[in-house]
Amino acid sequence: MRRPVGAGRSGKIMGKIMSRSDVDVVVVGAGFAGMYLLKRLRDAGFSHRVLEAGDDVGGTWYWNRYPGARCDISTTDYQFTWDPELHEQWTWSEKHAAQPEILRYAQFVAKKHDLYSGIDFEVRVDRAEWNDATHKWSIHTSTGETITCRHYVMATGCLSVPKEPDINGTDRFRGDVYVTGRWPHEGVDFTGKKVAVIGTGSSAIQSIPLIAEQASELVVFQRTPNYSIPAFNGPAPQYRVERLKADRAAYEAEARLSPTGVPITMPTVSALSVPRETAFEMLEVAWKKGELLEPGLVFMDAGTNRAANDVVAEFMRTKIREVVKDPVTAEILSPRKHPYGTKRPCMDTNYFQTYNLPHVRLVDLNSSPIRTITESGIEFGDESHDFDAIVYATGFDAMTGAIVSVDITGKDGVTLKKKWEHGPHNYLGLTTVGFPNLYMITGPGSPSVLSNMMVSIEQHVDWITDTIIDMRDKGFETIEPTPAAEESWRVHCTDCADITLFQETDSWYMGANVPGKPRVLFPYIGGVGRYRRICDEVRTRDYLGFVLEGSGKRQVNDGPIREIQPDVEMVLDMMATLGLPPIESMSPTDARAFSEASSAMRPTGPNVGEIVDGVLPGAGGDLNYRLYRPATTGPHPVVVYYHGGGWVFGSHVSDDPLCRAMCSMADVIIISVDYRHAPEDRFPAAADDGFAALKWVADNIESLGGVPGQIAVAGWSAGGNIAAVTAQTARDAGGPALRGQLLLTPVTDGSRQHPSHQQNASGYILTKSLMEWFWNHYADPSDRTNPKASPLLAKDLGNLPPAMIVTCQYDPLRDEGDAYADALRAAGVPVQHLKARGHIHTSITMVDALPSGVGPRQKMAAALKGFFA
Ligand code: NA7
Repeated sequence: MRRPVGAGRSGKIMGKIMSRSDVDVVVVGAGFAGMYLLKRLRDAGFSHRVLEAGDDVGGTWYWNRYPGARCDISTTDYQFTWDPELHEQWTWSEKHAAQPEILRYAQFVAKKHDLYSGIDFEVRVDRAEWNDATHKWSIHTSTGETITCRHYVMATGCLSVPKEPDINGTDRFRGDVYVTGRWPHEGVDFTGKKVAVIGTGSSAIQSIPLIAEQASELVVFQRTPNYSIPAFNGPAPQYRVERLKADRAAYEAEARLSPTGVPITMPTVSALSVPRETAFEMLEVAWKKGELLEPGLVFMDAGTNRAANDVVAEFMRTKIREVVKDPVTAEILSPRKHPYGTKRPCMDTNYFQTYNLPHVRLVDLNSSPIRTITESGIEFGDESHDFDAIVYATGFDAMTGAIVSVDITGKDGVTLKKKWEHGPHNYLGLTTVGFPNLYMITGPGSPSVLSNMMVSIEQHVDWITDTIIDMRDKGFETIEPTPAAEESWRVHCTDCADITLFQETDSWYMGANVPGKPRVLFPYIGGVGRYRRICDEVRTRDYLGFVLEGSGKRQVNDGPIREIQPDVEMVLDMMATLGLPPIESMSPTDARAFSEASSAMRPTGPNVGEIVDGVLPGAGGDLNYRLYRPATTGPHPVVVYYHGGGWVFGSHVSDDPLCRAMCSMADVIIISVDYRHAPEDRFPAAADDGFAALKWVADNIESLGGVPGQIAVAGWSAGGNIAAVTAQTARDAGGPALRGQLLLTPVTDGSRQHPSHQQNASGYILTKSLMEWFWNHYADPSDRTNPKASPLLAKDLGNLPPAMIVTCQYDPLRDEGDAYADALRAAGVPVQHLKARGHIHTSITMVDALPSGVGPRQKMAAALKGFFA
C-alpha cells in the first residue's frame, strides 16, 4: 500500500483554511510519534505542518527494511492504545511482527485517520531559528520553503541517522554496498553472492541468518559479541492476550506505570541469594518465554551488581556453547567484557545456529582487524578476501543524531549542536534551556530506547499536546525550562545511571559508538512509570521548572523536580504499598520485635576476617558487644560503635551490615556495643553505658587486637548521639583520648524543633512523630537541654576529636546534624561534613540494598582511616 496521491496538501483545520506558511505547530517526522501527534493537534484545533523526509509514514519501519527486521517487543504491547477501535480492526499475525507488517499497520492507521492529508512527504528540515521578537520558530526546508510556527516538535526517532562508516577505504569498494538502516525498498537478492556483514548488533543479528540462506559465502566481521535470546516467534503470548481480553484498560494502565512500558512482574530475588543451579533454572524459564525483557528481570540486582549480572551473563554464554558446534567460534561469540543488558540485548531466529553452516565464517576483529576495504573486498589480519557485497550493520548516531543534524539555532544565536557538545542537557528529555517551544519526542533524558517505544511515544505526545493546550488556554506564548531545573534533571539522570552497570560499557546508549560524542547515559534509566509520574507532577505543580510568558504575563515556577536518590525512592514506594503501621503506634516490645523482623530480611553485608561476641561491664551491668575484625593482619585501630534505634530498640548486632562494611572498607576493628534501652532505663543510662564501654575497650585494647591509643567512636542516629556525648564525656574526664568521631545522622538536639523536623516530618521512614516518641521514652523535657542528651547544647565544643558528620537531605534530623558540624567547626574542631544529597535517615545503613549508599559509605570509611593515619 502506498500513500494516496495528493497527500500533504490540505490546509483545512476545523473548517477554516489556514495559512500553510505560518502555523501553530511544525512537527518533523511521520513515524508513530508524528502520526499520533498529528491526530492530537488536529483534534485540539491547532494549525500544523508535519514534514517527513521519506515518501510514506512509518519512520523507523519505513527505513529499516533489511531482511529479518522485526520488533523485539510483543505485538500485544507494541501498538497504539489511543484508538481502541484499532484493536478490533487490526490483527497481528505473530508475536514479533516483521517490518512489512508494522509498516502496513502504520499505513492502515494513517488511512483510517486521514493522516496522509496532513503530512508533507519528501521534505527535509535543513535549518530552524528561534525569533525572540516574534516568539516564533522559522523552519527552512529542503524544498526552499520557510514556515513559521509557535511550537516546533522533533519527532525524528532515536535510531534514524546511520553512523558514518569509520573504516578505511569504504569509498573504494566497487561491489554492492548496503546499510541496514537504509535498505533498498525493492529488497536485495544475495543468491550465489559472496557477502560480508560488518557489525553484530541487533540489525546484524536479525539479518545474518536470512542473508546466509541466500549467499554462497558469508563472512561476519565482529568487533564485540552480543547477548541474544531466541525470539521463539509464533502467536502472541497467551497470558498477555488473555489479560488484554479480560481488561485492556487495566493492562494498558499497568504498562504506562511499569518500569519498561510492558507489564512485567518485577523481581524480588537477588541472583546471589540462590545456588547457581537454581538461578539457571529460573533464567531458563524466562529464556523460554522468548520475550526480550524477561531474562534481565529475573533477578532484582542484575542491573546494579556485577556479580549478580555475571550469573545471567554466564547463563547466556552456556546457551551459545550449547548451539555453536565449534568451541573456538562459540567463545568468540560469547560476550565476556560487558555486563548483560548494558548493550542492547538482541533477539534472534537461528542466529547462533547460522555459524554451524559450512559457508558462514566469523572473523574476530580484535585479533584480525580490518586494515582496509579495497575495490574488490576487505583486507583484514593477514588475509585479503573478495566480496560481491558488503553490508554495513554498523549502527546509528543514536538519540541525538537526528536532532542535531538539523541546524537548530535558539536564543542568542546558540545552536543546539554547540549547546550539546558536552552532553545533551535538557529538562525531562522534552525541552532544553535556550530553545523555547522546542520539544523532543523520546529524546535523550527520557526512557526512550530503554522502554517500549509505543508507550513512551504516546506519553510524550500527550504531554506536549496537553502543555500547548494549557498555554493556549492561559494565554502563554512561550515555555522554556529554567537552568536550575535543567541542571537538577541532569543530576537526577546521573543519580539513576550511577546505580546501574551501564557506564561500564562502551555502547551507543553511552554515545560511545560515535567518535567525539560525549560519554553520558543518553536515555533515562529511572523507569517509564516513575518518569511519567514526574512529567505529570510538573504539570500539576504549575509547570515546575519552567518559565512561561505571553500576553504580558510571566510565570516562573523554579525548582528541582526530583532530588531523592532513585533507589531510595523505590524503597519508599515499596514500603508505601505495604501499609505498615507507624512504629509510634506500637508498644516498645512490639516495636523491638518489628525492628528485629525487618532486620532479618536485609542483605547480610560483606564478609569480615572474624566476628567475636562478648560481654563487657557497663555502667549498670553487663553489656553485649560484637567485635568485627578485618581479614588483614593486625593489630588494627579500634572503633567503638553505637547502634541506632532511638534509645528504644536495636542491639549490638542490629547494625550488623553497616559494621561489616565499615570494618572491611576502613580496615579497622569495629566493636559494636549495646547499651541500656528506654523506657525501662531512661536518660542518662544509655549515655553512661556508652562511656563505660569506651573505657573498657580502651583498657583492653591490646587483648582485643587493637593498637593502643588508636581508638575512635562512631554511631548512627541515637547511636550517633551517644558517640557525640561519649566524645564530650571522654574529653571532660581526661580520657580515653579519641582519634575521631564518626556521626551518621546523629541526634544532637532534643530541646527544640529545627526546620527539617517540619520539612521532612513524614514520608521518609524516620518521622517527626516517631522522633518525638523516641524522645518521650528516653528523656524528660527538662533533661533534654542537658548536653548529655543534646550534645549541641554543650557550652564548650572545643578540644573534641576530629569529626566526620553525615547528614541526609530528607531526614528530620538533618538540621541538628548540620548545626553540630557547624558548631564543632566554629569551636576549632576539624570537621568533615558530608551532606548526603537525596538520602533519608536510614538509607546509608542499607548495605548491599541501596547502591546509592556506597559513595557516602566510602567517604565514611575514608574518614575512619584518616582518623588513624
Ligand atoms: P548497533 O547495535 O549499534 O550495532 C552496530 C554493530 O556494528 C556493533 O556490533 C558494532 O560493534 C559494529 N560496528 C560499528 N562500527 C564498526 C566498525 N567500524 N568496525 C566494526 N564493527 C563496527 O546497531 P544496530 O543497527 O544493530 O541496532 C541498533 C538498534 O536498532 C537496535 O538496538 C534496536 O533498538 C534497533 P561494537 O559493538 O561497537 O564494537
